[in-house]
Amino acid sequence: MTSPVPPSVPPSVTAARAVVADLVRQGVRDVVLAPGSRSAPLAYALAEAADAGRVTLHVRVDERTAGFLALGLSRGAGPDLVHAGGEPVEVPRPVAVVTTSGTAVANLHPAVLEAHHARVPLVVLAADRPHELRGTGASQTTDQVGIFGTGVRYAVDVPAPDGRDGEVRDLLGTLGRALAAAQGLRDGYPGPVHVNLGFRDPLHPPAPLAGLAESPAPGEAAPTGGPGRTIVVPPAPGPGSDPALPGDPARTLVVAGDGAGPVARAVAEAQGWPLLAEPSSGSCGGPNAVAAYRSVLGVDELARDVEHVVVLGRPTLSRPVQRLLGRTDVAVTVVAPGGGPWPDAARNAAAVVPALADRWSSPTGSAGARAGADGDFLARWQAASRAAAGVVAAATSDEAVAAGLLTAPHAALAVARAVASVLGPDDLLVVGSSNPVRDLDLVLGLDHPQAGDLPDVLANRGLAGIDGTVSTATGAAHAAARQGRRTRALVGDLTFLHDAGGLLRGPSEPAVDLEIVVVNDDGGSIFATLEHGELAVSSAAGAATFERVFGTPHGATLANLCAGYGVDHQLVLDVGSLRHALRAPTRGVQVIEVRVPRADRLAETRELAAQVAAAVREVL
Ligand SMILES: Cc1ncc(C[n+]2csc(CCOP(=O)(O)OP(=O)(O)O)c2C)c(N)n1
Ligand SMILES: [Mg+2]
Repeated sequence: MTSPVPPSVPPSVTAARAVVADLVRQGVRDVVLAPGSRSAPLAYALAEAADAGRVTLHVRVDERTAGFLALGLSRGAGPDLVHAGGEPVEVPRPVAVVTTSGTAVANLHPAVLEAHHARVPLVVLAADRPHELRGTGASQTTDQVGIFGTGVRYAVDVPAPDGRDGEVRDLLGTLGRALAAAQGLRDGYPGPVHVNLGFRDPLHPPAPLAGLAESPAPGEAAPTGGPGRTIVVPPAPGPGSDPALPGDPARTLVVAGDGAGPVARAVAEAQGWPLLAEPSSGSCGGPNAVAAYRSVLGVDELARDVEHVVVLGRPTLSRPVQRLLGRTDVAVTVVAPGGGPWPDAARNAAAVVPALADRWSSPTGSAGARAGADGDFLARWQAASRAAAGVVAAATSDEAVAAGLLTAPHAALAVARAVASVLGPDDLLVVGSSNPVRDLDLVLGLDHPQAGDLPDVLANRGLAGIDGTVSTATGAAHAAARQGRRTRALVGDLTFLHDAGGLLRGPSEPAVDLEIVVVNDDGGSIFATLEHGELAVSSAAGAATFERVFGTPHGATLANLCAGYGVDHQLVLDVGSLRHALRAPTRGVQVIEVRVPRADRLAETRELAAQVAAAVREVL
């Protein structure tokens, strides 16, 4: 018997460790980190360095705050003495700030501009997706290269490390130039620098996470064979194009991502195709909608029959959907109206079409006639959906959470369900990124037998930031109120705190009615459900690291915070009270805080997924 090969350290982790060690070597004493997933390699490396006393780490949830904290640390530190051969020279001490990708980076801009004009050496280390995922519609991915414009002394985009010989040396060479520029070593003109660091999965050290089955991050299911070149169909000159869809139309799924619109459901129903619809797709519900589809997709006996997927809108919520879209035995048709890049994070699209002709959403059209060919396919998915809905409904029923939200398993899901259940078709629900939108994805529709009864759901899925959500909801509430519609928001605690400033309204400013349900689990629960969650349950030390750089508990008293802004606050402890509060009329901005546990999120998520899969297998 051969002994098992020890898991190797991923290139992302090796590179991040080298970066942190080099920062320390070059005199950086303080690093400010804002939590995120793409920046995980740097978070792990910083936690290691901080534990060893090599650097002082400051974790802040809000990147705008993190940027200014770094600026202040640099200004307050006074100069460093550099021995450059002869007399020691005084140079300003650089401080680094680390963020994840997307709007997180843009939140640093005010501090970068201040540092630019005040000549403060600020080293921005911004994590980014690897090049192959940029411009593909992958979640939290924008053009970060050059984002700070002329506000930085030096900007560099470092490709994701892949283990090439010499890449760490090259990376440190680049970092050395960045630090020299930040400190103004060559030109006496210190200031901010931007080192953009691509990171490719895996993003965590192998131990103690070695036991975890590797699952690709969204959009990173690498196709092995692939469909060859994607066929991009230009819009037809006349009204409505009518592309022939590849794949077997009978074994087609419709994936409706953010902004897909009602056409996705219309096509699915007209063609007899199962529908996997994200909450903000505008096409949720109906007889073909598959409940808890992200767990249902894990049932191989069902998923393997799929030969064709039609994608409308931009799907970003779940890995199982991205894996489906990356399958080389599945033909993917992306329907992408208008200009701009089409979504294909899995780089597997067979065809990109500007629109589907009307006949695809009309049951009487010729395409419709073909559709019923494999009614068995749809029936299997519908049976699976009923089984899945039964499991999720039971797990989040009033009986299951009778003991109160603070203690119940699946408490956050029960909250999302309670919120969804009281809303009708004239209501608007603004939902925050992270778990609230994913929880809603599992429960939306459970208590609405008719698709037409569902509320409108709005989410900032363009870059899936946790920033600005209170303000987005406030703006949406103003606009919806003009149409006589009522608005509620469902957000996580970190999302709420990130934009607490959005609660501020001067006395002469237009008022609005808005109810904000804050699911307060004292931190970011989503990270527990990603690979990093393994760390939390691996050992006491692992749990401490997880809490510090991913979980980020804050202990903030939301009641006092709301009181400070003159905003109504109510703490509810059970689902009945939550429903009651939601049904009462809203006056001004009102916060309903629901406290839920975070510790068991990984186990609960896995268990529910396993229960759904088991129930689905039983009915196949
Ligand atoms: C501006 C911004 N910064 C960082 C992130 C990375 N991020 C994604 S989810 C998350 C935690 C959110 O926590 P919370 O709002 O409490 O929701 P929970 O995960 O607990 O459901 C963070 C920090 C992001 N998406 N956007
Ligand atoms: Mg939270």
